[in-house]
Amino acid sequence: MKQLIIEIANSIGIEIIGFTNVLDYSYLSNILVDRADNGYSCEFEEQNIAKRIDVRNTFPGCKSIIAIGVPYAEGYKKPITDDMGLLSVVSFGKNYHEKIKGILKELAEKIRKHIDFKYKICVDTSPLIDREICKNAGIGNYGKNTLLINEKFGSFINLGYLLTDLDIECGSRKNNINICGECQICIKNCPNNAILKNWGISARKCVSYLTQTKNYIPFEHRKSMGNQIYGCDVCQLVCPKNKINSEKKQAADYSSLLINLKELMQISNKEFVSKYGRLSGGWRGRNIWKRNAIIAAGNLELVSMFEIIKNELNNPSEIIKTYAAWCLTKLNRQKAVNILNAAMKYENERIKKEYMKLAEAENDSGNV
Ligand code: B12
Repeated sequence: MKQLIIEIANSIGIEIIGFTNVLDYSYLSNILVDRADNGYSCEFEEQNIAKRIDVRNTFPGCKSIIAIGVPYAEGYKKPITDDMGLLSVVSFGKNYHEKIKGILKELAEKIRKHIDFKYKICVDTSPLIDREICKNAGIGNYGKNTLLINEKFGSFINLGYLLTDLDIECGSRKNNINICGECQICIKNCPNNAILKNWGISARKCVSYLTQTKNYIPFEHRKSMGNQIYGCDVCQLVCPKNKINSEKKQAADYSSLLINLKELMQISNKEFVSKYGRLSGGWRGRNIWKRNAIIAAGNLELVSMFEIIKNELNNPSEIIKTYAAWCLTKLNRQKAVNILNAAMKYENERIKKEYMKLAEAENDSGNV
């Protein structure tokens, strides 16, 4: 049966496929509990650990899992810019969730022509631990940046799988192997020192997280976000295991990943949805992109955006308002402090406190 499934998969262009019968992931309980206790987890992962550690909580009749990896970012090199925002390459083109779900559905329906079976499609948003399932299926091994790395394609692969009730004999759990050796390039290059020395990540320090969260971003993390509007690619771009990918001929024109910051600041909700809503990074919505654009303008020191950002002090959103205030202090500190001092008397206590913190900051990085 495995051979038949592999042949069907290859016939529809799936290059990375594997199988696993490992349904019980309770062996990860300690890692998940420690991660939460140490403050390394984040709101984008299922908080109920019981739901994460048994595949049958998601699909009760599950007997086997068919996992795939779908390569992206072929030949991609980070564009150099000093006045544009940047989306992570995972957000290039069609939303990868939709793309991979489509591929898995096609695969399942083609298998069904030969064997009747039940299945559930999972891509990213299930409570399950995608990388561990895919590791057990033989798709790849963990790198120190925590990404799953395929031997032939590297880590620029998105993961998805079918939970099925098929009786496929697939072999047992795969142990972790250190494929990185002594290499620490990702750890050293991570813009916000989010990668831990002992296999893991402090998720709420990761720039990808910072660009997505609705939580308050402390001053000291803002600089590391550079000009990122959604996601971050640094730990993958510097990884020697991705050399295979970067040496490939560039498969596409990636210029749509560059974002005009002035335009983003003025975009309406409707325009945002029609222009960016279908990208995988679009799910966070206009306000969070706008907040990131304000941080980017501050980090790039785009003095020409001072007036546009200043207008945002009148934005009804507290989030936008307070980041705009921070940005102004980066663009012209003295002018900004005068404006904030004058604006303070019209604001509520929370915002007033934030403005005062900025006005009193001792140095340009906003540290009090
Ligand atoms: C929450 C989440 C995030 C969080 C936290 C990331 C993280 N590393 O955990 C944030 C927002 C930061 C994030 C960022 C990104 N994410 Co994300 N994310 C997830 C999500 C929803 C859950 C991840 C999770 O459960 N982590 C918690 C634990 C289990 O992971 P862990 O602490 O690293 O522990 C493991 C390893 O450290 C390892 N380990 C432990 N000890 C040891 C010892 C040795 C010797 C070894 C080798 C390994 C090892 O085993 C542990 C258990 O699995 C998954 C989808 C899903 N449902 O699984 C996608 C997922 C992991 N993300 C993905 C992607 C693409 C990204 C980004 C690249 C997006 C971007 N361009 O910005 C970045 C990459 C940042 C990074 N370096 O991780 C892909 C990864 C694909 C791949 N090839 O690995 C996934 C699988 C989504 C998908 N289906 O494609 N993400």
